[in-house]
Amino acid sequence: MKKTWWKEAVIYQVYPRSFRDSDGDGIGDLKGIEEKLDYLKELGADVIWLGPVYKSPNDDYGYDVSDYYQIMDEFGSMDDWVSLCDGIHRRGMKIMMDIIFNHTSDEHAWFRASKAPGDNPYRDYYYWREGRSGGEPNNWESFFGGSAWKYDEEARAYYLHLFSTKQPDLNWSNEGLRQEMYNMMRFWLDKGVDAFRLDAVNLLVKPPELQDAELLVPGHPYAPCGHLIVNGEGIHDIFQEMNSEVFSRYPMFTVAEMAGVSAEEGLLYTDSFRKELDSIICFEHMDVDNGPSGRWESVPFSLPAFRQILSHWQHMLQGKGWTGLYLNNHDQPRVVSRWGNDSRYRVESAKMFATCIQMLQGSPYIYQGEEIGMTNIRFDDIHDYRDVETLNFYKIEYEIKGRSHEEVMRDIHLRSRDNARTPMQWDDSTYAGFGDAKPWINVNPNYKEVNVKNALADPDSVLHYYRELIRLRKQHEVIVYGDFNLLLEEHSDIFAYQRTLHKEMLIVITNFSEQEQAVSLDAPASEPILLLSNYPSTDDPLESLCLRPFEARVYLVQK
Ligand code: ISL
Repeated sequence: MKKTWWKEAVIYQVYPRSFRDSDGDGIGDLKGIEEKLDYLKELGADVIWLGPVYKSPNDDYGYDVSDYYQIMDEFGSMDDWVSLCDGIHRRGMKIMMDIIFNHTSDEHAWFRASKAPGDNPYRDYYYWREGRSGGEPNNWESFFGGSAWKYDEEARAYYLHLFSTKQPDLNWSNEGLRQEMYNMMRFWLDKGVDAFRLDAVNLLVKPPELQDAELLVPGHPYAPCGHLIVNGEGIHDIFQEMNSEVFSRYPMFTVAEMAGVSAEEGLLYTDSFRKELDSIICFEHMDVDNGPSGRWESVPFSLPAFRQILSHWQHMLQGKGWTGLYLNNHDQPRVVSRWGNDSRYRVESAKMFATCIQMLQGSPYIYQGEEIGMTNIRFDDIHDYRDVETLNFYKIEYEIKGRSHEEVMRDIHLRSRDNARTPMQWDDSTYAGFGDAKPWINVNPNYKEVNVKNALADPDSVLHYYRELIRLRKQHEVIVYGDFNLLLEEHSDIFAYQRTLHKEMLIVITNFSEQEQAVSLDAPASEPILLLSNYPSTDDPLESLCLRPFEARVYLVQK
């Protein structure tokens, strides 16, 4: 396999609004991020992924861009961005920008211009359509609830928005739009950006007929349409063009965020011979506890299903493509609360998940706060939530469908994206050291215990464990490049695998349960060395191990 810097990199995701507020307005900002760069360097991060920082009216907190060439007022100025970028580079790290491709804000100049009737070059930048029998052009449901179409009086037509009403979808079959996007990417690359995360980028091609989707719930006015849109015909041509126009001209790295993509399709996007994208953030393993009606419905976590999905991705991409490894981000609830135990075994389960995911083949993504074991939030009042998807969900379920407040809040506590968006917990002072003013979203009340200051002082903390995990990655090439092989395929609670490179073999054993688990593995040819564990070590042999609740062990075997 070809070796590259980005295969060896650990990526740290910053959600700028919630990371650190330097100017006391309650909102995180670029200067705040710069203040914390030494912390990120000491953790071992190689790449800092900045969530969107462009000008935005913040309907979806920056994922609704009104100007790709300017910085959002609340976050600071372009000078602040340059200073942050320099600070990252000076410390030997790289910067990844989030590029929002599928839509702009409805306040973007293109969208405003696109409303004018007649011969207007911007009209075709978006999906403007006539209504059908007095209603929307088709029955598609927005990912954020309600119809995916909105009527605009000025334009006298409906526009498509797969996400919020303030995020009109762009039309990528328009050559002019594509060139605008390539120019915009070159602008940032010329300013020193090293990597892009491409947001929701497998949705760019819509079926030309925009046909109705099949109604899942009889009588419901709208139908989920994702399956008609993901991996649309011709999407690979777009990435090949983008690669030749932009990516191939810079020493850069790309990661594409793609929901609803199988490992087979993931390989098509990332196979290095196809010259499209370097790597992918897939969703299949994160969707494992989604119910039949989607991500707001939770079914019990199944380790066998989760393990099968990840193992299949490992085999599909091995030696050809590349994947991102993650269990947390700004769209997902915190994994310790979701599939672990965020009270009695908070520390153990946080360490176990990190071990399990980071020892697979791929680039590890660490989402802010994950490295100190931050947990979900439970606000009782819907007014304390900020996320547009959550607020829409509440409105539809409670006000329109008439479900009880308690029932809807139960779903929200489990799945709201705000679970991951509460302010970063730096210390035990007011507002957790996030800033001097009341933050835009409330701090998690457990900040007095769960914070960076405490974690730095405690050698057994989740934070020190993350540092060790990253240090090991830099010391043992097998962690980056080793081939993957699943072990104990039938075990109900243990995810175990080996990685092999030349004469080195890694054995990773993780217990996903709160019970002790007996495990027996074949004795390796030479004595295994215990590299890392989240419990005090015992000297039981691999042939008869007893793993404690959420225990993780990593062994190295030299052949
Ligand atoms: O179901 C989906 C598509 O089939 C979604 O999961 C979608 O791919 C995902 O929500 C995309 O997320 C990204 O784009 C959104 C933004 O709200 C998220 O924060 C961002 O990560 C719209 O820009």
